[in-house]
Amino acid sequence: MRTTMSTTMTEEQQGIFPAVCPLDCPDQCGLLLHKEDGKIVKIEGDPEHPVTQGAICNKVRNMTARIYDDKRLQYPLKRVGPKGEEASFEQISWDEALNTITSRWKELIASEGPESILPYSFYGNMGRIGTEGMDRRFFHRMGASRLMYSICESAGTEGYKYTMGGSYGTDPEDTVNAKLIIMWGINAVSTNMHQVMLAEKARKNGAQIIVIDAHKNQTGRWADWFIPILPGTDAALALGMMHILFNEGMTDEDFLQQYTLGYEELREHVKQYDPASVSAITGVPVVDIYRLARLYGETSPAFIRIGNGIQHHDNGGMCVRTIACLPALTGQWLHPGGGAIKGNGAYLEHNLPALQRPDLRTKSARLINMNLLGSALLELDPPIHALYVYNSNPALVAPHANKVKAGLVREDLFTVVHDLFLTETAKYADIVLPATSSFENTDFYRSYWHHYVHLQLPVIAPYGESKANVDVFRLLAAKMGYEDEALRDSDEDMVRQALDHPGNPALADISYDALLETGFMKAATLPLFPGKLRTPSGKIELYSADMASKGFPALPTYVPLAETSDLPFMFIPAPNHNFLNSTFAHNEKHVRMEKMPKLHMHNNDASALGLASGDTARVWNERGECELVVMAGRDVQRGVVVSQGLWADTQGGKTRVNVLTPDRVADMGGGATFFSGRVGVEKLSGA
Ligand SMILES: Nc1nc2c(c(=O)[nH]1)N[C@H]1C(S)=C(S)[C@@H](COP(=O)(O)OP(=O)(O)OC[C@H]3O[C@@H](n4cnc5c(=O)[nH]c(N)nc54)[C@H](O)[C@@H]3O)O[C@H]1N2
Ligand SMILES: Nc1nc2c(c(=O)[nH]1)N[C@H]1C(S)=C(S)[C@@H](COP(=O)(O)OP(=O)(O)OC[C@H]3O[C@@H](n4cnc5c(=O)[nH]c(N)nc54)[C@H](O)[C@@H]3O)O[C@H]1N2
Ligand code: SF4
Ligand SMILES: [Mo]
Repeated sequence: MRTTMSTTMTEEQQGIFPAVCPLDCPDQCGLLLHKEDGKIVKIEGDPEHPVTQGAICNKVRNMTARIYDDKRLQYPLKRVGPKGEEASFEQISWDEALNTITSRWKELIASEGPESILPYSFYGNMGRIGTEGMDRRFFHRMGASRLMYSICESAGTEGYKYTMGGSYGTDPEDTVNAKLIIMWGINAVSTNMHQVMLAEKARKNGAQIIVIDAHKNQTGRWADWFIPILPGTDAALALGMMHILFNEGMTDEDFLQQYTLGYEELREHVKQYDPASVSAITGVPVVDIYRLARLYGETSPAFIRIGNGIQHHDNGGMCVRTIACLPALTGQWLHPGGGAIKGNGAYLEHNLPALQRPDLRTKSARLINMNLLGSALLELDPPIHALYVYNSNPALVAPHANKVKAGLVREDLFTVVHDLFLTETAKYADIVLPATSSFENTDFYRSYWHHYVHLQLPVIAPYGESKANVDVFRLLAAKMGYEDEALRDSDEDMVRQALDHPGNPALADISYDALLETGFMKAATLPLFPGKLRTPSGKIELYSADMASKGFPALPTYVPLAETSDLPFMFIPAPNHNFLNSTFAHNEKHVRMEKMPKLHMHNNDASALGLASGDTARVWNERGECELVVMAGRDVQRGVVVSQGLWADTQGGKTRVNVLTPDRVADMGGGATFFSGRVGVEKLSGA
């Protein structure tokens, strides 16, 4: 029997307890944790969750293997010996760890100033008080350098915002009504499985599913129609569709007139994107461009799921900005289930200032783009002298990994890593702190895809001596002598403060107390149309004066990728099915489920290099080299190679793909350009 949530769940030795998946995945599933003898023995989906409906992915079904992994950290550690792969560590007490950290920080603040300290974090656990609560308060109070959180979706989010005013899209629950679904640059079977389940329902009611991707992976294979496209050219395809929609009278003129700005300018502008020119850019045949545009123009509701794949490119922001214009042309926003989702985070926006307390910062500080961590550690002046990493594993996930490594290995850099495992980054730390898992913490969660807010209360006791992020920052604050009330707030206080947000009426009914009753709640649905968007004009901005003022073309435009190398292959190192970024890369069970790091390439490219499936290839460029097992076939076009997963160096091999990725920043949001790099490939050894 499922038990309702309570603050005493940790004391119960058995039962079935409600929970939420903490991982950085749009689905944010409701979970049920089965407990026996005080331990979680089974994780399953919560059938009562309206969106995720009891289905969860295999990686989280197997999450107990991670929570109780022998390698999980239990005690604070200090490094003895060199930084890096050869490092060894000794157990120390929390008191010694905290004293070492704070005495070093106090010295640095006195001699170099607080900006010499850099916090580095991301969303290894999506709980908001742990990722953007007490930590932010603490580093604001300290006056530390600020981190730009740009590694994931920032280019696309900024691009989408120019068109739509913020991360507002279709309610995914409505997408069962769609008659045409376009998965655009998203490997949804792996990365958004419940959007796939909803699309399956729509398909039973006659919907057609199109996937546009540079790689025919399992999502492409599931499609009714897979459209392969050359990487970085999607904006041109969208503009070619607009060209045909205007030319063939398939636009919704009433919608354009009432709800958009600049449609006459756009009509003129897209004349240059004729199907023949677009075909030459994208590699999509002219007949397919016509077929796609006509299907889109004739079908309602038509829904586009805009993935993160297209925005991890030099031109990613503009690409998303452009695709986001499509639904307006045929008025899809008025048809339930039509429209688009890039992200839906804005509907659930909580009270950021109340949670993060930027007012605790008394002096402004430099902002450091997390995609440039290597440069920040090696080149900034005045230098960074201390790094505090939590909720992230930059040695594996950040671009240009060899540069990051050169920064991390600096003898004069004082590094602290707080994590559940001795990650690649932790091996460079002076002090390593053990972190609790989300099921040991109190926090609230809000999806960036569906419209639900969840509360998590601790279900199991902390593992060993591990501590939650929030607790560590409270302790650090006390040792630093920071006496502010805000640095002593309880978990519950912080959840309450964050959810009390008069600025977002959609959260009006959602509070800590209400969530305690129900576990999860849907934000109120406030229709976008009719209404006023948060763009400068209040309308969908097909023409954006704001963009023009920032030096971008005001109208959606195809901007080719930067020409930075003449190596023969575009390299797309995407996520895999059984890891979540680098999470699970340290857990044997998940590594076994994923088997090995592969390199997908076209048959003809492989044979020209004397490579066959199963051979090991050396993949290289000016930044580094990697060894991957070749999978030759027809899943990618010639001139493109694709790998999946952020592997640690498995089986002693060189399998960290980020040694190859560029640390150029995208056109918008300081975004990452993981997929815009080029590589050479050569045979290393036979199968
Ligand atoms: N199983 C699993 N799920 C995850 C994650 C994970 O690591 N594993 N990570 C989570 C996170 S943090 C995120 S941000 C999301 C990311 O998940 P998605 O939004 O699916 O984005 P990616 O997987 O990065 O890329 C999606 C697809 O874009 C394709 N692609 C690359 N370049 C281009 C291009 O120029 N044009 C087109 N049309 N396609 C292109 C790739 O081949 C890939 O299939 O997934 C989340 N969910
Ligand atoms: N080549 C390539 N690189 C990529 C991507 C790609 O597609 N290709 N995707 C990029 C994207 S979209 C993203 S979002 C980033 C993700 O980058 P990260 O957010 O760094 O993702 P994870 O690898 O999941 O790392 C999270 C770390 O947080 C730890 N952790 C989990 N819970 C807690 C906690 O409660 N407290 C503390 N202190 N630690 C915790 C985990 O153990 C793990 O080591 O990677 C990026 N890197
Ligand atoms: S990783 Fe995604 S699909 Fe898997 S359980 Fe978590 S939220 Fe659900
Ligand atoms: Mo991400």
